[in-house]
Amino acid sequence: MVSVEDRTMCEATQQMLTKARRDGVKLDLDRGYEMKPCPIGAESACCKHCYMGPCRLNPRDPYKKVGVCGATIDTIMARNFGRNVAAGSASHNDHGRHILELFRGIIDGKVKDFTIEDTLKLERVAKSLGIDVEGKEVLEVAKELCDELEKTFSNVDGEMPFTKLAPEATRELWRKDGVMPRGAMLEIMEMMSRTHIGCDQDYDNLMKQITRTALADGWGGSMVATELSDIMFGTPSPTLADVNMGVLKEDHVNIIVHGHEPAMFEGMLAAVNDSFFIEEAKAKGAKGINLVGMCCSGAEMMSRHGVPHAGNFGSTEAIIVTGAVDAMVVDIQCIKQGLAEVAKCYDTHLITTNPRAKIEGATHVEFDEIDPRKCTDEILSKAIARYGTRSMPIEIPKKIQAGVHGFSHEYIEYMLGGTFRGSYSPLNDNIINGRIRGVAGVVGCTNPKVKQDSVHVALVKELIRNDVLVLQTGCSQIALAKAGLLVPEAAPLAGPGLAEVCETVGMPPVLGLGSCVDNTRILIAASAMVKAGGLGNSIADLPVAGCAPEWMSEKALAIGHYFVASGVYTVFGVGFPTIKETKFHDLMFNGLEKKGYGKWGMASDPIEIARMMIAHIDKKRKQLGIDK
Ligand code: WCC
Ligand code: FE2
Repeated sequence: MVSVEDRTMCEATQQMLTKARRDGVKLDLDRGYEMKPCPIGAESACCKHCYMGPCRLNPRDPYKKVGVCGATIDTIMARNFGRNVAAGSASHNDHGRHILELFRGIIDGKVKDFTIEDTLKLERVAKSLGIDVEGKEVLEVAKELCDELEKTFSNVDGEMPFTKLAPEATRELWRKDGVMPRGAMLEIMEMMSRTHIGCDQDYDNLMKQITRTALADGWGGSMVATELSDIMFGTPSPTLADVNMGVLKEDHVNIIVHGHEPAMFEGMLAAVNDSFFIEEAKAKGAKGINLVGMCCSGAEMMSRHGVPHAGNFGSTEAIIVTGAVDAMVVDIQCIKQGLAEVAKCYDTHLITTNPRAKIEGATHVEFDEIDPRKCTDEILSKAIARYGTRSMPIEIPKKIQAGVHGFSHEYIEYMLGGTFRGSYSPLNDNIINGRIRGVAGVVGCTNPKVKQDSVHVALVKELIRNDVLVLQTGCSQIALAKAGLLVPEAAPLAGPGLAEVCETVGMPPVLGLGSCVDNTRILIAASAMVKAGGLGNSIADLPVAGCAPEWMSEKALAIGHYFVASGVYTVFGVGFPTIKETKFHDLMFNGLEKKGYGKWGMASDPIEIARMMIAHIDKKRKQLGIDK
């Protein structure tokens, strides 16, 4: 059997994988190693959009054959990719729309347990969309903003509201090419209909709808989720938080919340301090109740409130092996069905809370924003009862790492520009004078096809060593937090220029921005860099690059493509669902850049990825006339 050290570089996860094997419990990390993926599907050379097939083409000789309907390899790959992007964009838009509904519930007075926390941000966002806020009450502004943002989902023509925030040259390109997103529901519907058998069979034309569907994610549902979550729950600013499995406490009732929508987690945070439950827990012999996060809602709670974070996607099954998890509470997205089996083996409550995501074998306790305590109280009772009857031996890895999280785009502006001249100009100045070579977004999942966290960590280290400032979100941010890079003390690992900036400002060389929907903070930061001047007219002019080195989800493909469509060179690791020697691949990896967009890149070795990103940053510096 392959060694645990080859499966993950996270020592806590290694320890739990070893224990799981000893206990005879199979985890995703081993299932992933044993799975032999279909080589035809891996390169997107099969089509199952109708029942004349499924048709399988030969990835080694892609133009030799066509599907029964005559579909070429380019049509097949474009349709497959389009449906991936539609699913990813749908996930984020569904999330964003539910956040909008919660916001409307607060405005209407139906939701009483949540509030508008950041009224300054409410005003700022409303103004950025052209809403006149002068002399208006908070609720009035909120109502107008809510109505405006509803268009993100329901528009059937015009331009999606948040696209206003993009640089004018970038928006002009979208208009000229006919890819400006209208409403997310329309774009996703059109993507699905155009990929039906016998509809759009021109890969270049399909690419336009793919681009529009992806833009409807980044400048649509994801951005609505980020901005409204900040308005309702508070805009993050740097917060010290502990990360890794050592945040579990043997003598406490441990509850993990793992998922994506922050509302339920916020509800849990409010309920967990109720003295009634604390006394209940004590009556069962516990010292207290320990609430921690995982995955993206965990990243949001860590950024906003300093709630400890127990690990990323690759560790969600492994942590149950500790035996110390009294309840794992989940909502939507990236929740492995395998959790149910592992939870059963370790007598942990796996509790689903969202009507859109139930799991066979899990207990369903539905969360309702109008009456959050009904759900949270039941979860607390279940977890406390389980603590009282713990029978398993407990083994908690003693791994814990403090880091600074919560760098919202607003805070980056304030941190670099100071209170009075808050702007991105100082960042641009440091890029122009060469102290900072460029900016990279390193984001995305972990994937059991590769050693968990290893590509993230090696890539980020290489980037900062070369004076590239790294912005992070999602599971990647947690990987680097565990590796100890999200602290100002990591500055010496950076090249001399970046280290100097970090030491002057007192910031880490790696900035954690939050969850996957918070990738939109990177879009807004990039737009602000363009507007601050000196680095060109569009996002495509900036010396920036992005990467998801261990990606696995369709959401990652949607995110990758909205970055490409916004002008960013985006490199994916692990593999990519296209065949190299095809026209569609060439369009994605070369052609889009020639049209003024960013482009895709692919490599699996972290040093190679860093080299590609840095070469692109240097190319952009040269075009801007700021190379040394
Ligand atoms: Ni976003 Fe990837 Fe994590 Fe899920 S939470 S695993 S999509 S990076
Ligand atoms: Fe996520």
